[in-house]
Amino acid sequence: MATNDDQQRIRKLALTCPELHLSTEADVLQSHGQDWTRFREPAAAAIAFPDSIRQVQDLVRFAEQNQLPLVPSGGRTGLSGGAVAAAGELVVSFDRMRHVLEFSEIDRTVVVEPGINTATVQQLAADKGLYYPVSFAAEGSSQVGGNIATNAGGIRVLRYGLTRDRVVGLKVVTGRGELLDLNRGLVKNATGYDLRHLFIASEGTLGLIVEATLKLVDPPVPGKVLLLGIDSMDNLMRVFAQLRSRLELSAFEFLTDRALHHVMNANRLPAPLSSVCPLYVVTEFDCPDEQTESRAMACLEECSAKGWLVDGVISQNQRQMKELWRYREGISESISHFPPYKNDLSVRVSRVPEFLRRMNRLMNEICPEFEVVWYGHIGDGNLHMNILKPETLDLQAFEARSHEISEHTYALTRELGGSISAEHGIGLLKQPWLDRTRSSVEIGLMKELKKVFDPAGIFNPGKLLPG
Ligand code: S2G
Ligand code: ZN
Repeated sequence: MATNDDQQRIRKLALTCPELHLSTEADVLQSHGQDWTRFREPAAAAIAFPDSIRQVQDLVRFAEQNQLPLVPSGGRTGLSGGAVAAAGELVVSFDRMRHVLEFSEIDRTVVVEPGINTATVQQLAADKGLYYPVSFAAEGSSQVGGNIATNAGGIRVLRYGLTRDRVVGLKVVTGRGELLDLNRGLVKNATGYDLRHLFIASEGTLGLIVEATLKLVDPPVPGKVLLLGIDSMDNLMRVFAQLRSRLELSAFEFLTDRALHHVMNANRLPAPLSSVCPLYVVTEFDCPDEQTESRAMACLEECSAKGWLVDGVISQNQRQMKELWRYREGISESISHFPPYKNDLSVRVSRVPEFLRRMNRLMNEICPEFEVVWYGHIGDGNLHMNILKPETLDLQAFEARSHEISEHTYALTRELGGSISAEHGIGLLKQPWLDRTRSSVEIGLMKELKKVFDPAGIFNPGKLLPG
């Protein structure tokens, strides 16, 4: 709840920067004070809606002089509480800064404001005969500014990399209200530290992203989707290696039988295969001609003959491609009502089978009472672990129990040289465990960097970095 002091500063801000459209309406405070996480109650003092870089600079200068903590907020689809204002902060929403500023055919770049939807950028690229390959289930709601702040991944990382690989220019407002115009869309620029990469994945703790220049790529060739049923992680990795050596894969996603159960249940989908398997794969590959399709079928027959593959289906048209993707893309939404306690883990791809085998053994030992749903991006070594809250447990008790489990999860992740957050970021929810995946020296240096860019400590306090 905002204190009197917070409210006084908000009133002063409203007088100093009236064009910010400050809102303290209860429904706006509720909607814009949180993201997709449900483990913290939003408690923002107010929501600001700047619509220009200068307004953001004025707001930051005011915040620095008045010690007003700021929480940047984009599409509010975050999964680690990075955009949650739980302690009377001022939320800076970029909903009004959502325009396309420039498209360059020869540079193959588009300059956008941070509040533009990810899907809108995808559509703009398609309209120009190009492709913006950052793609995930929340793309219709997420904003590019937030995607950059968390270095969003999605299902096409296997071929196109992460959001970081799309950003060729970035304008950022620092904690002193200065405007940095970083790299300006240049392909080559060897002039010292590439500061844009510090702000990408900084989760709004070093500066506010107020403009981005994004690199577009060639449109994909016609593709096909396979949905495969497989009986072990070792075999799944063998199929991955085979398909990747013979085909141009653009995605290779996995899900367990429990994930399939929930997505079928929630969407009343028919079983995709006649066989019931412990593991499933949804993978997409370039298939410009019949020879390629024959090569894919031959590869699947070989995998089946070797006992690596139980069953499979290939899309025959665009509609079926979308239908097969639904079994993967619909999982997150299908379990969100529980709600799930999420861990977004990554290990090197070579360690995925051992990691999942040991995690399953660990879960059976320490929390057999919980249902754990797994899915994710095998090609990136990124596994999404979702512990579903049982009805018998209230949210606080469930979170506390999940934290106990996380201690074991992170110990194993660390043992295998992995990361406790592959693409969702650290935010508020994972902040207590940052030292499981980053050394004390690294964390110390990150804190020094925070002092350089945000000397008054106004940007997203309590997020990412421990106090
Ligand atoms: C995914 C989306 C959010 C979730 O589906 O790849 O990153 O449910 C996730 O973990
Ligand atoms: Zn993911």
